[in-house]
Amino acid sequence: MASAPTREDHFSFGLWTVGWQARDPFGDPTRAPLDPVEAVTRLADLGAWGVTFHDDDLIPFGSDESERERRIKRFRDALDHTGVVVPMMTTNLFTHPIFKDGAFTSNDRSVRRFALRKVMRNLDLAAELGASTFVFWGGREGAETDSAKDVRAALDRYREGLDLLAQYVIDRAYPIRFALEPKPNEPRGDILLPTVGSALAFISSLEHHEMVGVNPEVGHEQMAGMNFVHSISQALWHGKLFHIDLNGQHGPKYDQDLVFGHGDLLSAFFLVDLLENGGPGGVPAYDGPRHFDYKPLRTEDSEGVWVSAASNMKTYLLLKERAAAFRADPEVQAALAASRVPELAVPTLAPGETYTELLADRSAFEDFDVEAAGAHGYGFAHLDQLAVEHALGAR
Ligand code: GLT
Ligand code: MN
Ligand code: MN
Repeated sequence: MASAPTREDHFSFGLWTVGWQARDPFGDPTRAPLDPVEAVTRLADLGAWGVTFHDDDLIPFGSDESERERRIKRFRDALDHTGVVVPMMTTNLFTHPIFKDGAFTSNDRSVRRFALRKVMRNLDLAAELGASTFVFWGGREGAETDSAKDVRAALDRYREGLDLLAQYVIDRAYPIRFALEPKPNEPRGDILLPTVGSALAFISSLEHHEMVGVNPEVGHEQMAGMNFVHSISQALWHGKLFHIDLNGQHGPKYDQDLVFGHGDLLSAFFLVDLLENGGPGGVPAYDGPRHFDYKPLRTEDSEGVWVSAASNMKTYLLLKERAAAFRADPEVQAALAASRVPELAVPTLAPGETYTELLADRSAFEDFDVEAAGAHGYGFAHLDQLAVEHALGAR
């Protein structure tokens, strides 16, 4: 049985997650609004370490300056009182009708200018609250029709916006990095930067690319049919995993935002194994927040919200325990060796060897026993069964 979550686990939640009133395209809210102060208090009681939010989660769009200050102060008091931190902040650039054709990439230039101002104001607040990551989820940056959006011009404007905001952070000396969150569709028919791979390619074109990484979400990548463990591995490989949104999803359909592990459980097991044991020598491969971006089911009442919040952390810790047992099992280690998993870390050429020596090596080609190499099995089925048995707690 996994232990209860503590602050050292670095679990964080968005205010919009536990605070979701369960309004969907077909139905009215099923829950009352949640006071951000109560959210902070309840999350702290459950063992969470951090809370994240969009400007509009805390300060309703259009609030005047004094109302804004009042709400920030109440929130700060709750943080001080509980010790909960704000590791990440973001901007709502998708709810208000002005963003219906996007924010940084709206065809309407005045909307783009407004969006940049909205973010700059939030960057000041993020710095004030000590947030070190600023997320950009471009849910409205996209289109439904190919005639209405010049995608290359939209990418120019996306880059222009992020370059400007990065410059702002640098000039103000804020210790903040940006994390772009990919999603293939919903709410737009097609969203720009639909997958981790597209976001990574785009980031390399930015002026201050070194301060921009990704915030991949389990469900978003799986909506696009991608293998989340592969996407995270590649983000890590590029040194770009700045933040992560953990949740659950059952394959390519609408964005389910289920509790972590309540979708593809085996993928969740391998994800936790990668994050916790995937570094050199088995140390964690990622040291950032374990951030849950889920929606409590619409069927749940307010108490059910807290049950589901706790479930995210409990499932993560159980999988962490199971992954540790998997790594420690001598049978697993033998199976990994039999499957030649460690051999992939050995460079294909020997130290100092070039293609000249490779060409001269008859054992590599002319005398190579292709029949034998094609005939031997890799034992992957046995290895994977061991993983399944560990995930199930059967070992
Ligand atoms: C929105 C979206 C999430 C993003 C949030 C950050 S907002 O709820 O569905 O995936 O992470 O803007
Ligand atoms: Mn998300
Ligand atoms: Mn989602």
